[in-house]
Amino acid sequence: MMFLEIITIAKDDPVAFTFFTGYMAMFAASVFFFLERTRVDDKWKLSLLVSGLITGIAAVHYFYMRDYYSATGENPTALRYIDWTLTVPLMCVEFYLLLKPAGAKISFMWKLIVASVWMLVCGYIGEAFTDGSMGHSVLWGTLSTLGYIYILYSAWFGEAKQLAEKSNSVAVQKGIRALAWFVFAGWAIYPIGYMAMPGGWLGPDGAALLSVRDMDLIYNIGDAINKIGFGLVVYSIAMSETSKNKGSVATA
Ligand SMILES: *C/C=C(C)/C=C/C=C(C)/C=C/C1=C(C)CCCC1(C)C
Repeated sequence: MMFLEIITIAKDDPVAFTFFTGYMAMFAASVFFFLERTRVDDKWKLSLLVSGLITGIAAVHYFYMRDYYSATGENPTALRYIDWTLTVPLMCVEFYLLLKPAGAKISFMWKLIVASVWMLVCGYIGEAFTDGSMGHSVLWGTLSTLGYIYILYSAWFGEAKQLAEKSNSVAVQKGIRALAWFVFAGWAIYPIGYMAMPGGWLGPDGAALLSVRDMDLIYNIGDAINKIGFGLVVYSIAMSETSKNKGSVATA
């Protein structure tokens, strides 16, 4: 027992399954993004590196989270938020890298990063320091949502959207639109999970609507969609722009 503790997955525990599958999927996605980097034009290489870093950072955290969950059956809140505080700002960097050719300034990137860190720090306080009361959960959830709304607004109507309109690349325009959908529909999974927690808004009289296990299931599925999917959008923009340029060289 001292040295070799075998991690077991109960056959009726889908959460444990998704922790393991999530780990492997994130890991495989990183290998894919890193290797595919060599096939895109130079100006896209940094974007693909960042995609690989996002899934790579997540893979390491899933490695620890699945053990934590297997050993305790509890929600790995701290690990989850450390992961997000690294990966969500990197997603903001992706927006910046894609929109840089259209004139995005470094301040654009920092505003998104600050909003994302605000969102996550408030969310962490709301989740980790819960006293089970609805007041605490709703207060910090609302503060967190301000950061979320800032990013959402930027992607759909604000700076990101306006920069995308200035871009002369159809692939970038479509890509930003796809990423905006991720921020809207994909990221919304998380506040819904948050509101279903003990003390959350959706619970009857502050009781939990969902168990910790269900919540982790929701977060795990959300992460796979958002991190791998987001990276694949960036990848497809880079690939279509690369082949377009190759085409124009060939016909020139
Ligand atoms: C890869 C991880 C991602 C994309 C995580 C995104 C997380 C959020 C969009 C979390 C948002 C939250 C709110 C908007 C309010 C309640 C607290 C949070 C942190 C769950």
